[in-house]
Amino acid sequence: MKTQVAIIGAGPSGLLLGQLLHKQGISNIILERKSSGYVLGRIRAGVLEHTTVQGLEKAGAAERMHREGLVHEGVELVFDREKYRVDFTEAVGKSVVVYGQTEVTRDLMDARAATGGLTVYEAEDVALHGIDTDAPYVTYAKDGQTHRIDCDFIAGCDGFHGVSRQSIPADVLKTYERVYPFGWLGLLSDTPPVSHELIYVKHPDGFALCSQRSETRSRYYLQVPLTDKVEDWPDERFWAELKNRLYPEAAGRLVTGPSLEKSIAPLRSFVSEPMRYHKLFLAGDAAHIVPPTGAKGLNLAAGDVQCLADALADYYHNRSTAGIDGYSARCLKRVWAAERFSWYMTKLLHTFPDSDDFEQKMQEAEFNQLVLTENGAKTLAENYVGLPY
Ligand code: FAS
Ligand code: PHB
Repeated sequence: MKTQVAIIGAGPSGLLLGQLLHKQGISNIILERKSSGYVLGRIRAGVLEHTTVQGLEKAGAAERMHREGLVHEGVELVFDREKYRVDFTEAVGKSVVVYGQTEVTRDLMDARAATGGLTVYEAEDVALHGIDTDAPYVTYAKDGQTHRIDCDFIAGCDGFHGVSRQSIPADVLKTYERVYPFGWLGLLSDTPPVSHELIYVKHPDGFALCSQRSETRSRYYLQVPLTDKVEDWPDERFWAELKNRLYPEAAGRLVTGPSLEKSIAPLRSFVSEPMRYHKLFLAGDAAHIVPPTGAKGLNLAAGDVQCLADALADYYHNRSTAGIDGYSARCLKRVWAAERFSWYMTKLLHTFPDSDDFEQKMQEAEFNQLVLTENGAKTLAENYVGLPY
């Protein structure tokens, strides 16, 4: 087989890139190691920045999101029971859309199916070849046979544990990492959300987040030690601890119910540079990871692939290499800004097991700086609704 761009991974990065390239008349094939059902079964992000909304519009996959997504014009922060609302619209004139990553993925899958774009699911042993030559190609195994796809470029959209980043020589890559000493226990339930907006809570017993997927489906998170397992957290324990960390009015409003999904995600900050090596481009979690406290992971991925699609269109339509040559530097500028914001929100709102009295006072002072100064709230709002890519 031959295509212009071989895309590894059919998560949001790969699917959005496939659609944007299709819209530009650039042929592409996506290779995904899992089944489509498995990909849809992963419960992840929930907040879309305006640049992500624009990306879905360009991809022709925004219709249901506009119909069912919830526009949020602010968010509530609670710091040791002191409440404060950050008004995005008042501060920066923008908002966010609450719409689950699962639904984004489903809409992108449907849009790709409508274009007849080829996605090979359950493609095993994907390997990248000749990425530093003018004739790169990808091989994979399926139905007991090895297949080859010759291409001009390869887009590594295969997430943190994918094969693409590992295909770049170790002496070329520079990586940066911070692993946090706790995880997020997430619960999905068909219960009405506790509030019409998200609530981020810093409590002496740990962080909590009240989010949602619709007016009848809620998503909640609790900071838990890395040693905890999902089986340590029966639903009753989860609800009791969430009530403990919420302020009384919210705890009183909380509607509990059976969990549809429960999982623990580790938190890390990670960046690998550069995001391009000859004919291979990395996008999304394949290149960077943020702690979900800033709701940036999915949105960074959407920014990367919009930048990559523009660069490849410039190459194919104008024979210019300016876009692809500038891809890595352009993405990393926004990636590091989002890494900073996500690290800042994580340090501000979590209880660190080894923090001393002084560090706790610094957290308190940081929160007061944020909520008691006009610039503080504006800076949070600017970062939360999304920086331009
Ligand atoms: P993804 O990891 O989503 O997709 C990569 C795809 O590549 C997968 O389908 C994988 O199966 C496939 N793949 C991997 N190796 C392959 C190979 N060798 N061959 C072929 N295919 C291969 N972000 C937020 O903003 N908010 C959140 O609350 C949030 N929660 C998260 C919870 C968890 C447990 C995780 C892991 C991430 C979370 N994220 C969150 C971040 C998440 O939303 C990512 O940013 C987003 O999925 C990035 O999309 P992709 O770059 O497409 O990577
Ligand atoms: C979610 O709804 O899953 C979500 C929302 C905001 C975050 C993280 C996760 O910061």
